[in-house]
Amino acid sequence: MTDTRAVLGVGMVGYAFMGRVHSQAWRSVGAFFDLPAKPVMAALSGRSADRTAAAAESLGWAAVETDWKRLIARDDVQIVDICTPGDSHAEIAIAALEAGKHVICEKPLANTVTEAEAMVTVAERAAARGVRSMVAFNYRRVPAVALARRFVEEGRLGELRHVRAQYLQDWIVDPEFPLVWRLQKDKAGSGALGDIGSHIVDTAQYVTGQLLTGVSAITETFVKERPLAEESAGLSAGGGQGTGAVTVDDAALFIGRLSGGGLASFEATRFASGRKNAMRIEINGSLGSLSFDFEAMNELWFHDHTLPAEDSGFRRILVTESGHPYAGAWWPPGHGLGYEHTFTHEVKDFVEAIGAGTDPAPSFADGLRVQRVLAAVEESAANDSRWTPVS
Ligand code: SOE
Repeated sequence: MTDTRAVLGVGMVGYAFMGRVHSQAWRSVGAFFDLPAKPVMAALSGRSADRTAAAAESLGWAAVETDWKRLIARDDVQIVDICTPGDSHAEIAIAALEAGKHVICEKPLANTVTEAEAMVTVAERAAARGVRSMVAFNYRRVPAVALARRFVEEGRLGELRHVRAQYLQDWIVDPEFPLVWRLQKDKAGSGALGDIGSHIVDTAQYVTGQLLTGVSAITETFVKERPLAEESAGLSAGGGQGTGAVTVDDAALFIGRLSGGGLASFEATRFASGRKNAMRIEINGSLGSLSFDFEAMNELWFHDHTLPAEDSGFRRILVTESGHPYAGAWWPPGHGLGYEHTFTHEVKDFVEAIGAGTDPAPSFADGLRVQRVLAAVEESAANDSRWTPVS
């Protein structure tokens, strides 16, 4: 049967971890979801011709560019997928939107509020011309997290009193781990705060439907010098290994107040030895509580506080039923999904929004809201943890 749907050519910039998982999403989305248009993996852009060609071959991209400006100019590219470090998000997204290309951009939206504001201005102008944009906070597309949002919207938690969010990793506990770009402020904007703290800020604001209005924070860099990473070792004097300064936070802890009056606490660290990707959130309300841990991502724990104490307590919901968000597209109940499925859900929603002529969420404006919280956290931490309003 001929496929008469419009084709949406995708051009992706970057092919490291995010590029690989976004490639998996573009490869799989058409096989599991009925889409209004047919996404095609048209071109991959990277700086090294050889390595980008090899990545395109293994990841399934039809063509290669070594300059993202040429990728954006291609007639067979209608969507630009930005999977680069944060220091290039604004430049690439603004150019792509102004060229009339839909844009999905990895998180955090940018490295500064100023950049994020510029991206929002251009995105809103582009939306008026039917050009769509989205920031890739993928954890919103974990079925259990989307179900948590549904429970809050249905009022099953009542008045929200507490949000307790953590994002715990341990990949740089070893002081010999090299100075990769995520540990350099000029590339990443910040450390654990922007890379994984941005996820729990967005998840908290998404699930509660509320915004953080002010924060008090503390940050720390535990290991201040690290061996230069391979790609930069050659640049050091004499080409030797050498070391470089870590210019970002290793851990950020902050408390905040929600626009609905509730209290929130956040912990983002790369030094939680033994925790690999523990993105966790617990919400306590007057009628009930929810608890989620990404390391058990198919489970949502719910406590119904309206039940008699003898009958109540947290019960586990296995979020794999066809009536659960996204789950029905995949396997029978109990078979479970993984990290990569959240990206497939993300691009599915993005393509559906493009087809429907609506603005996908999270929008660049949602990304800016997160950026403002990150900036307030950094300002508070730099000023004796003083209370700092989120502008
Ligand atoms: C950090 O190591 C990281 O790759 C983040 O950048 C991703 O956003 C997160 O999903 C997994 O951990």
